[in-house]
Amino acid sequence: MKLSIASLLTYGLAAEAHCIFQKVSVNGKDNGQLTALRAPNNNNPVQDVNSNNMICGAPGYTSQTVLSVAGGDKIGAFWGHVIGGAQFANDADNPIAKSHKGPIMAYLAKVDNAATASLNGLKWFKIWQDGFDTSSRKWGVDHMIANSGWSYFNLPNCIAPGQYLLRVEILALHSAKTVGAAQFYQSCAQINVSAGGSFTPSSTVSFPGAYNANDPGIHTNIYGAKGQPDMDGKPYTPPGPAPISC
Ligand SMILES: *[C@@H]1O[C@H](CO)[C@@H](O)[C@H](O)[C@H]1NC(C)=O
Ligand SMILES: [Cu+2]
Repeated sequence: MKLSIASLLTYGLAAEAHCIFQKVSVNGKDNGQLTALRAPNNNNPVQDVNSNNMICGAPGYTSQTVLSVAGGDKIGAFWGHVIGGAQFANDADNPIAKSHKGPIMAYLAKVDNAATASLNGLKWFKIWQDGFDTSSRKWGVDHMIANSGWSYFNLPNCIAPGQYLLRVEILALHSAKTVGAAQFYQSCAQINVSAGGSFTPSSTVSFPGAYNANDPGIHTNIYGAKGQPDMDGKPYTPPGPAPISC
């Protein structure tokens, strides 16, 4: 088969500087590639906030595994340029291109069976976010790059036992001064909280639905007067609800 220009361009897309959430660690134990994950099979961002791909990324991989966790556990979400991490040796765009500044957020939704649950109609609540630190002028993405692709957060102690989908999202804001040009990267982990508290959220959000293309955390110019992605030192609030506290 002869490769057309169009197919070359299609293959070329894989070289773009995007990323995929593709591994989970629990208290420092790495569970391996795509274990317990629903993840897209390419690294293209979602840009339409009304797309079903906002839930857990474009349909791709679905693991049969559900990870056992407990309230208070330290969770790691691992990001890579492509599945496996680097696309080639010395890949400067692994785990993600440095231009892709923005927050990283984690949400949970209660389900009956994390391995088989439909993604439609889930009620999500936010448990963690790493947005923008005005003093260091670093973004969640900067911290993830500094941690070699890992984002770390603790499951709240109060979470009620049972099965959940854990949605972890990067919102890359490098082009976000144009409406519809922000880039969303998310996958979902399938978890079973064996011990925790009795928290049930008093308010939840839907995906799609939680975000609007015009939200100030999504349609924003992150570049300051010197052209740096530093908000000119002004605060930035990620979209969606505030993380729960308990
Ligand atoms: C979830 O954890 C509970 C409590 O440890 C256990 O009884 C149950 O079998 C687990 N379910 C799955 C799917 O792992
Ligand atoms: Cu990108």
